[in-house]
Amino acid sequence: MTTDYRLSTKKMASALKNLSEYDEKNLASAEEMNFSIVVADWNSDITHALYEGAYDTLVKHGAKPENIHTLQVPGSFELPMGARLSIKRDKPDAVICLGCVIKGETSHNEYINSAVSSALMQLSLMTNIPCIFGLLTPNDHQQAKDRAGGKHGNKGVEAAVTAIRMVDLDKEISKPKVKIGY
Ligand code: DLZ
Repeated sequence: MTTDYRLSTKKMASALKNLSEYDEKNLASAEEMNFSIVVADWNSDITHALYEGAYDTLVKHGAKPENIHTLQVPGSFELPMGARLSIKRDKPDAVICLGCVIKGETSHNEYINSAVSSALMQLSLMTNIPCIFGLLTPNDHQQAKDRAGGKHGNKGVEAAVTAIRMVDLDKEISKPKVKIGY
């Protein structure tokens, strides 16, 4: 099936609404896809809710439970290394990385967030395996709850949808072009 995402008019994110709305009918089937979910244990009330959102979304779109591999890491700073280990072990088509770094009194959050985002980008480009940035970077615990199954949806759902779309995109552009005529 060729999925034409250009026709989708719904945006995945917008300031005042549920951030996790997406066009379910237009999303490719994940039946033949293989995923890893790497989840940080810091702020586990939040990250485990993100995990559930991601896992349930993959299954809802056809992923087989045996093709969803889970790896827990201590904190968000360990997400890139967890993703790398999981790529080596599980050979996924995409890795969903989930964490939550709540802003504190010092600037530790900035160091973790920027290290994780650039490491995940590098890992994606080096390996050709999309490593999805499912890291919440809230100012406080309430903002985190709002995005982990609260009024702004669940970032884990968004991360899973992004993973499915990226794997599908790779499949689509890797298909041999059909030649018409000579
Ligand atoms: C140390 C630390 C702090 C203060 N806060 C968080 C946080 O809000 N979210 C999170 O995921 N991890 C936190 N960590 C732990 C670091 O991510 C990391 O596990 C440690 O610095 C060890 O490398």
